Amino acid sequence: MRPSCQLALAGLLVFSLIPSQLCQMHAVNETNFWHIEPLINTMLNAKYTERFQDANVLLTFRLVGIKSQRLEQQLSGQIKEDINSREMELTSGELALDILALGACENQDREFIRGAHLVSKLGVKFQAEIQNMEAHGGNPLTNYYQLSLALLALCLFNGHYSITSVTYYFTPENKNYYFEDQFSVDTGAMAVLALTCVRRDTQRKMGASTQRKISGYIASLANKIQAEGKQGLLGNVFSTGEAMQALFVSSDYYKNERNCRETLRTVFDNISQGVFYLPIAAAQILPALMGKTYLDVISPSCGHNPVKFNVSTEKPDMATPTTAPLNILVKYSVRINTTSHTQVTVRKGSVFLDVMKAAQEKNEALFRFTVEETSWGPFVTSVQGISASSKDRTYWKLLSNGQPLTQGAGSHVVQNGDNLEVRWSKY
Ligand code: CBY
Repeated sequence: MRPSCQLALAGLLVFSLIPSQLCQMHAVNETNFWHIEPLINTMLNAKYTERFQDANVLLTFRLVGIKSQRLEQQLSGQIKEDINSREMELTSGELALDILALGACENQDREFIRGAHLVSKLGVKFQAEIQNMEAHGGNPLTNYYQLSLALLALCLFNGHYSITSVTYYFTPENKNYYFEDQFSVDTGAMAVLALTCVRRDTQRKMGASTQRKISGYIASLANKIQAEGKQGLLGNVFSTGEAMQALFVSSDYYKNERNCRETLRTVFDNISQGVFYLPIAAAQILPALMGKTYLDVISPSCGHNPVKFNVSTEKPDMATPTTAPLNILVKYSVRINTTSHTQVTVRKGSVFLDVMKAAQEKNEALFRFTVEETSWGPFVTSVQGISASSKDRTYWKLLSNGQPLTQGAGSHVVQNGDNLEVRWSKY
């Protein structure tokens, strides 16, 4: 072989080895570590009195190899306690996240998973989701994000799932990937991760045609995720982390260095603006920035990290915002079939929820509402006594100036003159 040919071949070899890792390699290193420090501090300094923030944060800490014995012990203890006290009420996705977090990177919590038979219990919950779809027009008990989390955990931890059900229910055309005709990037991303695990599952003897089918689903979902790409984000800023993970394992998107750099720049920008101030938001974006995916929880390199973390345990100097005692005026309406309007005055810097409270005080009959705490903050469960129902796929959608919010009622800051609305909707 001529030397030039050898050179070309060597080049080709290097090229074919590296690209799939490209974005993962360009992700965070010692020099740009400061970009992600706020995320780590957010997670380290949160209070964790609410049980549901625990699992996502513990999973991320272990996966990316941040060592904080104090927090690990606290979170793992809280999760186990929660499982012991309300195992029956846990949804499929909650239990799946608990298993992923407890089982991430070989550690002694795996003994708890075995002892409490968590994986087979998750199998039962997954089956119940499928039975509900069979009985109720294709609607699961929860949603496809959770079903995908459940499938992912079952697949990674050798649980039982029916491959026939998977090929039947996870087709990219399934309506559960959509909320009112809008493809849910978060949901698609989690499904890609789960299906990729299923495709790689060597313990399972799968016919070539099934294998082909699943590969087709993965490719199609990855395309849908890419189609939602805009200005460096995939979907919105909160779905981008998990979407990156999905594309790392399923597509060439991040083999293109420009795509990689664009996403990182946009995400770093948002971090510096404090957009990921909720622990769960920080937990969901960080693994991808460190080049990790949830599929790595069982890999021997899980938790290994070339970057030396210099994790400070001190609380960061939070600049307390000087609350100027300025008032703003906003419009607020509740739309069912007809619309009820009002105008309220709230403090500058108020969030959507404050507006709802002010309206409720003005007119209890029209504007009363209830909320339920979730890891993403308060979720509006009812307005005027009309309750959202996952069974009927109904919910109260939040909008500002006609556009759906990308944050919950407790996070979205309103501006003077905004036209805010809660709208009875179907997804
Ligand atoms: N987690 C889940 O089950 C949630 C899955 C999720 C896809 C989630 C987004 C993604 C994630 N990464 O966690 C999801 N939302 C779902 C499934 C839903 C539906 C819940 C149905 C059900 N019964 O399970 C539903 C009703 C369609 C829904 N989300 C509604 C809303 C709106 C809430 C309004 C209200 N009534 O309070 C809202 C505010 C959209 C709107 N304009 O009305 C909304 N969701 C938002 C903005 C979000 C994002 C939160 C971002 C933030 N910073 O607050 C989200 C990350 C998330 C949570 N929803 Co939903 C999506 C995004 O913007 N990228 C598993 C469990 C174990 O934890």
